[in-house]
Amino acid sequence: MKVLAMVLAGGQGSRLHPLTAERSKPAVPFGGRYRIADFVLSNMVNSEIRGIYMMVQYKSQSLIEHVAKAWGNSNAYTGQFVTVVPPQMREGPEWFQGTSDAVFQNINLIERHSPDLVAVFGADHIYRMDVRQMIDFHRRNSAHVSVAAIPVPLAEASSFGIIDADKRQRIRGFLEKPANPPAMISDPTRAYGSMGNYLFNTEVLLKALREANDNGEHDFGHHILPRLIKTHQVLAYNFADNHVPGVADYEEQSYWRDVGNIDAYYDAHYDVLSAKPRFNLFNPKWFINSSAYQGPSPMITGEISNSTIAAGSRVSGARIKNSMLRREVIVEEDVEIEDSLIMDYTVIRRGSRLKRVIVDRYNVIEENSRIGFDAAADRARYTVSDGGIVVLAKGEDIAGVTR
Ligand code: ADQ
Repeated sequence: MKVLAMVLAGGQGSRLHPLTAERSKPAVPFGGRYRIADFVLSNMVNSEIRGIYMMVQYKSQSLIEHVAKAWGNSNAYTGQFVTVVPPQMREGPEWFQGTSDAVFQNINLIERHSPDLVAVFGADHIYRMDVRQMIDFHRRNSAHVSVAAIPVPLAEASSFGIIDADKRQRIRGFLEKPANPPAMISDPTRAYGSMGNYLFNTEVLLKALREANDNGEHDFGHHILPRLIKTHQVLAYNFADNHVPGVADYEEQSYWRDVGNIDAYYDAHYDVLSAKPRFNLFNPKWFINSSAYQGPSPMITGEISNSTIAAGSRVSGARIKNSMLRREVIVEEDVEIEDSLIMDYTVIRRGSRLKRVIVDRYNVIEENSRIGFDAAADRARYTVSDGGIVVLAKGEDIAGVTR
C-alpha cells in the first residue's frame, strides 16, 4: 500500500497574532524546541509514511528554513523526502485559492508517485497519531475517503467541520464551520468535529479535485467533502480508536489540540509541562523530531522548578517556575520568571519580573521590567489575550545569529 502525504501548511493563523505576524501558524514555535508543523511530520514519519509534500503559502520563509534544517536529508530516489511546495501557478494565474486548490495545483506530484492513497493532513495541531491505524480502518471498511474525527465542545464547534455519521461511521452530513452546530446524539454537550486530516483513494481525489476546479471550488471542508458524501463511501475515523505506543496511564489517550488562539496555545504548553503530563513529549516510542540544534548544554545558576531550559541558554541567578525557555536565552541576575514561555535568542536583563507572559524570539527585556502585573500598562505596550496572557511580538533579528 503506497501512501503519499500532502500536508497543508499555508494557513495564516490570524487568531494567533502576534505570533503569526511574521510566520505561518505551522511555523509557530511550540514547547521547548519544536515548531507546530513538527507534530504532523513526526506522526507521518513514525507511521512509516516517508514521502511528504508540504504546501506552503502565507509568510513561509521561516517554515521553509525550519523544514530544511529539521527534516532535510531527503532522498527522492528511495521515496523518502519532505519537500516544501510553494505556489507555482501550475494550473492557472493564481496562488493557492484554498486547501483543495493547494492540492489541485500539485496534481502532477501525485501522478508522478501514483500512490494507492493520498493522506491530506493539516499542519496546525499538537497531537500524536498512528496514521497506519487510520489506513487499516480505511481499507477494512472499503472507504473511498476517511475523515479523522473527534468530539469537540459544542461552544467551540462552529470553528470546525461538523460530521453527522451513522452507527457504522458513514458520514451522512458535513457542515463546514456551521453557525449553529448540531450536537452528538450520544452527548448533547459536544459535536463530532473533523480534525482536517483525510485519506483519499487516489482516483477519487483526482476526479474530485478536477470537478471542484471546473466548478470554481477550492476548499475541502466547504466543497469537496459535502459533494463526495452524496456519491461515495466517506467514513469518519474515530480518533479515540487510535493508540500510539508508549502512552502512559496518566496521559490523555486521544490528545489533540487545535491551538487556534493565544489562550489555547498557552494552555497546551501546560499539557506537556508537568511531571505527569496530558501529552508526554518524552515518549521514546513516539519521538517528535525537530531541528538538530548543536549549541552547548544550558548553564544554570538559580532556583528552577517545573521548567524546561533548552540548549545554549545561560541563566545566572534567577528564580524560574512553571516556565519554558527555548534555545540561547540569556537570563541575568535577580530575575523572576513564572508561568511564562520565553522563546529563542531572548535576553532578560537583571531585576526583571515576568508572570504569564509569552516572549517571542529575539526580544531584549530591559533591566527591572515588570510584565504581567499591571493589565492596563501591559495592554498599552503589548498584546494581551482574553485570558490575560501578555504576548511580546518577535523582536528584530540579531545580526550574526542564525535562525
Ligand atoms: P481550518 O483549520 O479553519 O479548518 P483552514 O484554514 O482551511 O481550515 O486550514 C486547514 C489547513 O490547511 C491548515 O493546516 C492550514 O495551515 C492549511 N492551509 C490553509 N490555507 C492554505 C493554502 N491556501 N495553501 C496551503 N495550505 C493552506 C480545517 C477544516 C475543518 C476542521 C479543522 C480542524 O476545514 O473542517 O474541522 O481544520 O482544525
